Amino acid sequence: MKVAKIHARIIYDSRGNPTIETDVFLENGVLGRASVPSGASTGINEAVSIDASEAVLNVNNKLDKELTNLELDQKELDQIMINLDGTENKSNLGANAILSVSLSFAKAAASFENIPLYKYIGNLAGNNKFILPLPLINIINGGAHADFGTDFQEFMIVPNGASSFSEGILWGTKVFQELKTILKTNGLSTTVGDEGGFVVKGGNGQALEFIKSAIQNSNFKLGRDISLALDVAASQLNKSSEELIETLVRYCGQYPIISIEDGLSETDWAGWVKLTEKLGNKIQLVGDDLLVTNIKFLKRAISEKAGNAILIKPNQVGTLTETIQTVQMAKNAGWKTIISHRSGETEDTFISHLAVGLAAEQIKAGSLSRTDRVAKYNELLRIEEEIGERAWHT
Ligand code: 2PG
Ligand code: MG
Repeated sequence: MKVAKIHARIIYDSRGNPTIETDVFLENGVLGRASVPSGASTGINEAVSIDASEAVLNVNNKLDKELTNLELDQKELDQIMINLDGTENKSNLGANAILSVSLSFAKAAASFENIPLYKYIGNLAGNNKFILPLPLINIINGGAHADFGTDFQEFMIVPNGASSFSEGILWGTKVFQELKTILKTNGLSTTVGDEGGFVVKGGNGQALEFIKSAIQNSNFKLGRDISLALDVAASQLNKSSEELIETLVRYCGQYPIISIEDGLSETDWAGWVKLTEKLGNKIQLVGDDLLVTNIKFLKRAISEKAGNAILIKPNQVGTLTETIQTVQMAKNAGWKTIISHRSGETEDTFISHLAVGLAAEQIKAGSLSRTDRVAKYNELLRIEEEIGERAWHT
């Protein structure tokens, strides 16, 4: 495939911040268009997103010149950009600039080959078993994603007893709406945070109790139909390792929690090993800030047994090729993978295709309100229609 033209522009994300959107045109006029999200609770080792206007200039003045009129596949394109950037963290051209080109090229290439994007991604990864992911639906937002509320960042429901993706989403909407009723009845605000979940005054235990009631009032069996998941985002908290481990072990005894993300801080490797010894045989322990979608940190975590699952955010590493490599390393080690949005999102549904194409088995795309969040689930409903309800994570 030959790239004929690359053009980037500023668009605005779900928080009203500027971000980059890029158009890649192939020789025959085929267009691929992608945009890049941004985080609020970013890990210290993430690839660096630069100012959006600078990123746009880098694409329009540098990458366009370097990449047009070359016969390229995805791997070659990504490698050229990595080399041109020349830094370990993509701070020169900007991870946002590089990723926007990488993802729009993928979309253009899929159109060129006349196949769905998830299939194109599957081909890159050598995967032809497409699976709809189990959604981790974030219905209470706190931490860096809200102005008040819980200090834990995300309280998620997981419809693991549903028989299909579409049924799981339907169940999720029922619990989300019931939760709203409960909050109202208790005289509490039903305002939502950055990821479309409610922001709840009170402690983390109170939030878990509200969700438990919402599940039970909607006539679902807690733990059998719908389980719970947390993103503590502990790098943002001022709590000791011991205190966090004690709290998490206690919550796991009280509630059917099946997954805990960033239960400890990104610098607390020793704590992660301890937490994994304590909970790792029954609970999914997900590294987000700790691993930043990067094989360098994942390799260490696998060998030290720090966690047993990884969150996958393409903009933490900066190219599609590297994102796929990270997923492959995780899978080879028997680790679970969860494809994830960022708290500042756009209407782009790339991650829905990424989850199916890589058979990642889980996705985290926020709540069941706000179009920037629901768009990802809606795209998965369309994919479900194509590949069938039975291609479900179980
Ligand atoms: C996280 C993400 C997404 P942010 O911590 O997992 O929910 O948040 O994009 O702000 O890093
Ligand atoms: Mg996180």
